[in-house]
Amino acid sequence: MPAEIKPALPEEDQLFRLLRQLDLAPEASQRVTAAALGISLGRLNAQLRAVADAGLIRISEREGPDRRARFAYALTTRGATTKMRLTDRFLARKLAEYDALHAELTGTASGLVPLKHRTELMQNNLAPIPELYVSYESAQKLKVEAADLVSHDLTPRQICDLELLMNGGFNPLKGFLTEEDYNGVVENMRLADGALWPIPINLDVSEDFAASLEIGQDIALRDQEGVILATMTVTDRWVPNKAREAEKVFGADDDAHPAVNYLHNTAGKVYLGGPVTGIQQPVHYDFRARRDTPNELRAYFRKLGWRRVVAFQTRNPLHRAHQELTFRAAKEAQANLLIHPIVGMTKPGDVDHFTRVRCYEAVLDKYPQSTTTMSLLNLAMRMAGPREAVWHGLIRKNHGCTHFIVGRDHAGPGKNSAGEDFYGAYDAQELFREHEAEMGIEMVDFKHMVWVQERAQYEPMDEIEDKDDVTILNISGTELRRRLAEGLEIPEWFSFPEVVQELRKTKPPRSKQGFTVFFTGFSGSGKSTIANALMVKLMEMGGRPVTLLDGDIVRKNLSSELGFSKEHRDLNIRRIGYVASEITKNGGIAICAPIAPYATTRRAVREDIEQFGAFVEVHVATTIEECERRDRKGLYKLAREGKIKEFTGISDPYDVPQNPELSVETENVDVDNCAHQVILKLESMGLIAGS
Ligand code: PPS
Repeated sequence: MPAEIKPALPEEDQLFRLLRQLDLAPEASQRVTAAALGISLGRLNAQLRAVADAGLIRISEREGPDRRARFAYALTTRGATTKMRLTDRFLARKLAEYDALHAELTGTASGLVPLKHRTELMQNNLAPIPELYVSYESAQKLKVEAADLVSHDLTPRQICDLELLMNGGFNPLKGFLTEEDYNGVVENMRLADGALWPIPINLDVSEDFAASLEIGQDIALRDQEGVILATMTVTDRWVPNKAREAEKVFGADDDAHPAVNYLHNTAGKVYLGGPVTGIQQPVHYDFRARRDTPNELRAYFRKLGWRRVVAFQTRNPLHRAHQELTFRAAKEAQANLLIHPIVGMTKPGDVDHFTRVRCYEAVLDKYPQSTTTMSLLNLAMRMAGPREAVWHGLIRKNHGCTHFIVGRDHAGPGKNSAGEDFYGAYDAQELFREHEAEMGIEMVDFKHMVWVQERAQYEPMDEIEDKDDVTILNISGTELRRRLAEGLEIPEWFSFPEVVQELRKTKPPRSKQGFTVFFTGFSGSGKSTIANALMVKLMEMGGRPVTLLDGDIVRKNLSSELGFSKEHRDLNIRRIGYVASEITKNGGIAICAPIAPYATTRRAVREDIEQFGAFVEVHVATTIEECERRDRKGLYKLAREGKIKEFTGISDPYDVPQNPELSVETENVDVDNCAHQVILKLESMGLIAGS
């Protein structure tokens, strides 16, 4: 690792010269090598040891009387890549010097780097990358033939994955992973052929669908409207060990991780693998001009002569600090800048991509003209921290970039169920650095930029020497969300007025947003009664429309055909969640009052709703004994007699909410008081303005 060899080789140039010399004359004696480099034998020896320890060269012994000629040196793959990278830097520096001289002498910059001076790394964004699409004519034919094949309807995540498989964004993958590739990726981030690939890309399906297929069969892959995007030959079918996948890929089998939650509760039980034949790209109607395939971006860079391009990955709006850091990254890497935001799937609760893209467009004007461009990436993120950073790097390399910015806690998923971070803040940078040479894309590490009030400028935190004498300001993501939610001021030093305006449009203060109050508890616990009282109180306050989705009412209207099996209860709750999310999205208040006995389903509903507004879970904590004692509808009696099957609390489970926003006791407390407790909670969350 470069860090290890620093003491012996303080200068990059020296390392470059040594590697080049060993590459040019691997058989030469140490004496000759030292002479060529103009250094003493002792110094050369120290350097050789350091470089060998860093895994950049291999030393082998050979026969001969001369002690100094007894060893031969060969660059390892890592050494060769490092040399290439340093050659690039060296050349770029020389060319910049030449440019400056040229400009001084002639008053004009020299422009392009002559072709013969481009090294492989500089050219890695020039050649087209293989895609999985067939020609237009073949696609037309294949589309007709594929209509007769068994179809799989792709999930939103699978559509994102398929798009990047087909357009070369996931090169070298040629389809969904086979079992052997999957095992290699999970265990040690490598495909069966040894290529580096950190994230499993699987076609997960139901057990029934998997069982209906034969190995070797072709299937059609359709988008959600039924359009055939590709065909796949199923070569592999297996039941994965998801707990193992969670541990190895995401670092913990903990449902608090969004991808682990997805793995266990959304993804199908069986994986299918096999090569994909691309017929057409998924259709996007939004921001079409801003979406580019890897080859389109490569062609664009070629056209503009951008040989060094640093990519900035983001799933958040850009503020001034980001602009400053991307600027610095571009300068440091002597590269043009690609702002490459994710518009596929990000972390639940993120600002929607429509708003973000409008924000990015506003910021783009603030960069010097023709240094920077923006393109949208339809990637489904996994929030896998270190592995995700490596994955992001490989994807950006495929998109023609030579450098990639990796920040603190890159693609972090937040806290685990014990309230701790899933990954160390710099784990992502470390893993990236470990594989950087092999990946062929260089990391530019993210500087933590802060505003220095006295100098009225952003500076990297670790470079401020007079920390005690200046005022350092910063606004965290959480603080920004709070200010937006409460309609508070967002200072000009923090963001651009255009960005703040966009964010305010989509995120009005909480007291004007829609939200959902979700009561859960046993039958007869008092959910409906409290929900009704709450509804009336909210209607009395006015301002937003209120809808009550009571358990019984929903079962009469929305879910009249459903019973009380686990599947039916889940379907019932997901329907309630869907309607509540629509109400919340459109600025209304939804009050739901089903039993909702299962924690995973309640969590899924929470995720659906939190994209649009607050989800306030209220556990009506009346004990089963008290509910049975009350037995308002006489159902408990029937349940005890076995006349009603699968009755919650009697013959069917109820997962007590672990972290509800509020838990209300109803024994010896009147309804008005219970409803008032909810009102106070809503006030404290800023959802209704205090009286
Ligand atoms: S669930 O589990 O959330 O889908 O249930 P929900 O839609 O809230 O429906 C619960 C009401 O249906 C009546 N009922 C039963 N409840 C639980 N278990 C069984 N087997 C059952 N069969 C009928 C009961 O009256 C519930 O009404 P509430 O309002 O909760 O008392």
